[in-house]
Amino acid sequence: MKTMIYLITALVCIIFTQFTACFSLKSQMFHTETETRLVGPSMKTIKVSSRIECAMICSNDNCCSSSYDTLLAHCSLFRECCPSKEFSKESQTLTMLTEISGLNPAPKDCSELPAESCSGVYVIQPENGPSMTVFCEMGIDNGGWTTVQRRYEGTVDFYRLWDDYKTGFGNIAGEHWLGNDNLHFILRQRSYQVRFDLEDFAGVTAYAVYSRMYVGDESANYKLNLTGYNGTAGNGMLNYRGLSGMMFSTRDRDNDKGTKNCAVSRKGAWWYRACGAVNINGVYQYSKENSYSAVYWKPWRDMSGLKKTMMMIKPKP
Ligand SMILES: [Ca+2]
Repeated sequence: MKTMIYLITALVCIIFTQFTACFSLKSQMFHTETETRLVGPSMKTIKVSSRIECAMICSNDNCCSSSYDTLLAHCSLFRECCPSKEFSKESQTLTMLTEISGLNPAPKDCSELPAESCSGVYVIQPENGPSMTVFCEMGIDNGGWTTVQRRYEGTVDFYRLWDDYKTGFGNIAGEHWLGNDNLHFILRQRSYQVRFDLEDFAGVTAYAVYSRMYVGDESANYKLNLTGYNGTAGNGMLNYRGLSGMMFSTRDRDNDKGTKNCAVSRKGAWWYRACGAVNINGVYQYSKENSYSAVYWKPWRDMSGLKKTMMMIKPKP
């Protein structure tokens, strides 16, 4: 994708024979995100005909990121390299990625990115594992977090089969599940902590960190090992008898301790026991009504639907 943008950009340069623009673009890589808009104070907003043109102007100006509104043909230029983003159907953002283009070998997880990197999509390659595209969260809790799960708008269906959870699904730049195989490949490298970030429909946030998390491979049904709670959301994963030691279950693979399949009754997929206090892969609902199949974290907001959830991992300090 990045190569594509570079080629298109180069082509645009040749057509317009803007040597200075081409010259500075040669060393530039851009990260593109569709359906997002940058928020905050922009340096200026001008009318241009494409996001590429918008990025070209950005690379010539004292600018680090740009956002293009396809409906209004507005190009907004930002001095900030990591401005805040929000969902917007008509907008696309292009962020300069000069700092990661030279990373070789690829980072083993997001904690190996340079500290000044922005949150976004990166390619990592765990030791003895395949390379994979992940979302790196660089703004929360000192950054360096590799995202396992992210939900915030309900556009991606999470009531899926074993193979979907095995390989991962959704849009890495948006709502997604990283994939249980990928999760295992990352976690087996060293000792990891896991962090859950939650937000309710009133915009209130809470978090839970577990100091150690491990997930086995597929032959172990991705069995979970978890210890060491700290946070504000309550110990949802280890309350009561807890979910440590549980295997992963999906609606077509019942590995839980209940007589029925929790993945079916909770309409999700998780390390269910019978069934447990956490269901962040449940059905996204646009209200905070209580429901057995809602996206919930019981000790914090009972079984009422949450607006945003995020699950991410980082090596232990
Ligand atoms: Ca069962």
